[in-house]
Amino acid sequence: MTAEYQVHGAVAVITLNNPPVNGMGLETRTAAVKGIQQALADDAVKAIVITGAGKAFSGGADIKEFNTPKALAEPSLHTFIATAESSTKPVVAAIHTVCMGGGLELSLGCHYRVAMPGAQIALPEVKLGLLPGAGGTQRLPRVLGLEPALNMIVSGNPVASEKLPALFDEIFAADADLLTSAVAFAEKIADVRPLPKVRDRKVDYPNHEAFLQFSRNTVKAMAGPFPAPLECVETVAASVTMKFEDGMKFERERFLHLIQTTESKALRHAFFAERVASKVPDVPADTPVRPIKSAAIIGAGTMGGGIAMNFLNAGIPVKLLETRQEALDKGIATIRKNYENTLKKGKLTQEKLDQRMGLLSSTLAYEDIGQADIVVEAVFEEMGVKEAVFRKLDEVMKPGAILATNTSTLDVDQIAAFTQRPQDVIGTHFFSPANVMKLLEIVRGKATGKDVLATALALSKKLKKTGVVSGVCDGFIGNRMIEQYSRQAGFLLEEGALPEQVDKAAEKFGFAMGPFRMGDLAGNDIGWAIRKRRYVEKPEISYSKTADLLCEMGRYGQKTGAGWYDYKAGDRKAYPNEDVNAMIVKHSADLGITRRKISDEEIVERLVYSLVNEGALILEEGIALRASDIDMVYLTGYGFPLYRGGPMFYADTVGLPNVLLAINKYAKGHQGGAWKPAPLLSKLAADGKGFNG
Ligand code: T1G
Repeated sequence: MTAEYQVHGAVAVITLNNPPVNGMGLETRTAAVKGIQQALADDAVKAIVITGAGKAFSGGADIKEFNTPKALAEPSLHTFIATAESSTKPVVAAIHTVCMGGGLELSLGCHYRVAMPGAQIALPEVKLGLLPGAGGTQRLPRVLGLEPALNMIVSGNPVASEKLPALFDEIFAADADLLTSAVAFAEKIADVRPLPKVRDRKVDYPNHEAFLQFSRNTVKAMAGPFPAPLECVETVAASVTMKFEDGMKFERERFLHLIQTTESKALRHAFFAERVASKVPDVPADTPVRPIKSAAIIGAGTMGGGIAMNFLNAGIPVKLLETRQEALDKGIATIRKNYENTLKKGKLTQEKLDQRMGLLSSTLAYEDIGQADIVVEAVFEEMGVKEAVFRKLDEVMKPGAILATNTSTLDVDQIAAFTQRPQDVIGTHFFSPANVMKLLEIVRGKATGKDVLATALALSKKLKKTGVVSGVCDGFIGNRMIEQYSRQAGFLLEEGALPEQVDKAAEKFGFAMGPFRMGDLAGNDIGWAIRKRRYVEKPEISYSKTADLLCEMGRYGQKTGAGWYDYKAGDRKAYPNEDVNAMIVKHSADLGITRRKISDEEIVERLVYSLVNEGALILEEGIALRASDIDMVYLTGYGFPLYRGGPMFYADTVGLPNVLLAINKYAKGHQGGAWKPAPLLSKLAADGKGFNG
């Protein structure tokens, strides 16, 4: 949590040391400023080098400090940078691996910058709903020029150091030793005066107003609900239109505005939520994982094929098993077609396509897959079928192979019990389309081994998925919550809304797709099958019959060309259908309900708070480890708007007492039995707390 100080000959070296990425927290800033002051006071020191220990120069300001007093406590990041820039002895930033955000801004305040090739250079603040708030918007344009700087700041994407020669006074050879080379460089320039300061440069861009106006229009179009991208444009513009100090003031003012926005808090919440999701309290981070060098997939249907692609994309060979040759052929052809579509879009090279397809083999015989390190079954969602598969897998798979089920609702403990090795069984619930959706629900059975869970978490990273651990319950985290959301959607139809109004309200809130368009996409018959099971297993749970009536009309959704809406070939647009709306209105009459006008606000509250309330129960029962895991499930698997941070985060921003008030109101309405407040929600509301602490 500090910075180390050493003197090499006539050069003082200050090494930032705040693992894991040298986030510049208060302790680190304090130690580094002390180091500069120590170097200035030492006559034997002619120059100063600042570098970073471990795997980064610096990943930027310490995001964990934001919205706490430490973030602005002196020496602030501004003070640290000003101390370097105003130093009477040259300060050299020696950069390697990662130099981002405040780390890059620190280097821009130094008189010189030297780097190893391959270092990731970025001002990624926009991805956190912020802008570079320590001079980056004013200094980077002065070094790179207006356009390249604006592109880096608005995109937030990293650029390799060797691609930014204008930023560095020297880029060393890949086999050079950074410290030795940086000290030698510092000795070389130790007596050069005046000290070069980025702030003294001018941004030269003829007709900059036209370029900036074009940038404003472009960014406004793509930023959606996020305010930060446009603020980035306006503050970078100040590097041309204002004097340096005025530009810095303007940047500060806009930064302090953004850091208070809900959008930024939501993005920062999601940043940490994604990372903390892979932490399981009773599974130490150093738990040994089993090597996954090959995979077998049972079932070459939509899910099986998509799952197979994830492994192929990660360079893991896959053996695809089916019961019939034509199913196998169809599955393989679909995988190839998917890759060819990606190739046509220019997002895949022919070489990569061939390499991936080269890793794919297939078989009709279970005996052929016994040596795979992991097998994922993606067969029909029926316990009898799962039982047959797992009994067979138990026979043929080598000891230590991981047996994973892609079930979306069935009991993983029951499936594990079909084998003699329940400790090797785990749920890996992929979301359709499995090769696209980032979410992977990792379902931990009672008997699942800790190393198996650790392996699945590591594998999710390798497959570029967001792995979220769930306990065993009906629907795990995502589907269990979406069930309550769907119930409310159905009840709203009975009370007076129509599909189009509900979907529009949900999409205005920010959902990628409202419940009825989502049903038409996923297939209304899937929900129908689940409800039929529920009517038997849990008769006490009521549902609107409208979705069943719709299926009885044969309207399963896009796959039948008609569902809640009509669809035209080649047109993704959903067209309201009179017969469906008539069925809904008639159904209200059959129930003796006088339809009423329902506000969009009520629609959104009932859809979102039904998720929140069920999420609170899931938390209470320990099915989810933390509220932010539930948020990750909804942000990466269910199209919940990122700028609202996920259902639990959103409830915190609304205030849990307000959520509880609304729930108690709906509990008095039609089908009010669905609104039993979760005890955890009531308790947190009473204690004035939130789900996310
Ligand atoms: N502050 C605090 N913690 C950070 C951090 C940061 N800036 N960056 C990463 N971490 C933690 C992360 O939570 C995780 O913690 C661990 O480090 C490893 O991260 C004023 C306002 C640097 C490319 O936005 O992009 O400067 O889980 O798993 O894959 O203008 O982390 O181990 O407990 O991602 O090797 C701007 C964000 C800050 C960079 C490394 N900087 N970080 O990737 O490891 S705002 C950023 C990243 C700022 C100034 C503004 C990546 C990385 P844990 P990781 P990685």
